[in-house]
Amino acid sequence: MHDQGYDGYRIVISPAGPAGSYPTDYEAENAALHDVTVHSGADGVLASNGAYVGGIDNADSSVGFTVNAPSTGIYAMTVRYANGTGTAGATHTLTVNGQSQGSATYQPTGAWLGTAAQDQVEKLTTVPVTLNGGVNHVVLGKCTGYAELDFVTLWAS
Ligand SMILES: [Ca+2]
Repeated sequence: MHDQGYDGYRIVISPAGPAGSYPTDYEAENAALHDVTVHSGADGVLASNGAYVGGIDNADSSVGFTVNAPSTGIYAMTVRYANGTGTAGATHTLTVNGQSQGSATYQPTGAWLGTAAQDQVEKLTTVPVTLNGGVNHVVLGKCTGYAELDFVTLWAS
C-alpha cells in the first residue's frame, strides 16, 4: 500500500485546451490510495499499466484520482473494473472535491482481474461528474459489495 500516487507528470501534460482534447486515462494504481491493495507483477499482467487496485473492502477504503479539467462542466467518467462476486452488484461512493456526487455501479463481470484476460473480466461503467476547471479530486470509496478498479477515463460530455 502506498499513500502517494499523484501522477504529477501526467497532470503537467494534461491538455488545457478545448474539451475535445479528452479522453484522458488515470490509472487506479497511481491514484491516492487508502486501505486498499495494489496488484502488480504476475497478478497485474492482464491489467492496464500492469496493475490494478483491489481490496476495496473496508468502510475507509478509497481510491482518489487527481484529474485536470479544461473548464468547469459535466464530464463522463468511465471506470474499468471487475466484480467477480457471482451475481451480486456493487457500488462505490463518488465524491468530487469533498462533495457527494452519487455513486458508481458495478454489475458482475464473472471473475476478478487477476484470474482472466482483461477483456473477459473487465467492464465499463459510466458516471457523470461535475468538475471545476483545473485540478479536481475524484474519490471512489467502498459502499456496497466488491469491485476492483483498473483505470478511469474522463470524456467531455
Ligand atoms: Ca491499471
